[in-house]
Amino acid sequence: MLVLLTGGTGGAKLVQGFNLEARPEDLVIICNTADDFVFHGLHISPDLDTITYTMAGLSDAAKGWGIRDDTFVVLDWLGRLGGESWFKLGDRDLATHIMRSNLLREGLTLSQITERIRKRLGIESIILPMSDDRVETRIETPNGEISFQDYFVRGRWRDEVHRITFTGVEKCRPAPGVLDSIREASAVILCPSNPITSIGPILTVPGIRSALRETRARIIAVSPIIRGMPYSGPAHKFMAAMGIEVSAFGVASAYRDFLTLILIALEDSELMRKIEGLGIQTVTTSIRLESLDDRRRVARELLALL
Ligand code: FO1
Repeated sequence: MLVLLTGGTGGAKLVQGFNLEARPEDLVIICNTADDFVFHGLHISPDLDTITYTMAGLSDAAKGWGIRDDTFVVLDWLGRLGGESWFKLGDRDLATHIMRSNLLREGLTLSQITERIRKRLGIESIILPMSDDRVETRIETPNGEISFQDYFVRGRWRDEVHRITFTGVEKCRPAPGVLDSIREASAVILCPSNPITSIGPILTVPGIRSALRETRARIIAVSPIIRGMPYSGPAHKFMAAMGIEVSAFGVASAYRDFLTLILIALEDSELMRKIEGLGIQTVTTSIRLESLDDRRRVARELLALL
């Protein structure tokens, strides 16, 4: 069994490669849920949905989120009526949020709902939220503390980042199946997601980090940083705010207590010795995941390393 830890659109690119290269019944995908928020009264789980749509072959490759060829009629009308429309919920995507919100009100857990949706969409791999309990990433900026989506989507990650906190994380429990799948995995892959706001919350859920330290699985990360910059998104701002070097070495250091191996960019080969000094094996390859071919190739390379 192969466990993938992911969040955001960077991680979803590698998940797409594994979806096409690995046996679906071998994959368990654990998703960040600290980006979840409420919009127009609906519970939105962007990272779970990005993975669900990716695994179902429905994802929008250009945007990296949402459903391919979706329309935005409802959102446009909400805007016309004076409602908020900065978070682009497509018409088809809205069905997911309406369904999820209703089932949560009926008392189902996020993992039960995720399971129901993935089965309806014909996905054979398991998709698990990191927790069924509410955890919320909060970003402290010079203008005050805001939610992750306010910072990322509404503010287009322009603000300076002073501090990042995960409200509710101390009291949350890992969702059913999360710890067991890490313990029983033959390998765990940390996708090239933002190490602070995508993988970070997953690692902060009580029990997950120690399960990673204790598992016999090989644990491999793919660096989201190439030559000191993330290949998408604001990971550099978050890493700097946390005092972590913005490099593949910084990523490896953040995972050093459990990581077996890290895949870094060919352009970063001069970091190999420094990373290996942490006791982490290092392999260089082309890790830009722009095309579907790249995503499949990197997944194949990882499967070969295992
Ligand atoms: N990201 C954006 O940059 N702009 C959006 O309007 C937006 C809408 C959206 C709707 C549904 C969904 O599942 C994801 C959406 N995302 C959007 C992506 C998402 O906010 C981020 O990729 C993650 O939260 C980052 O981890």
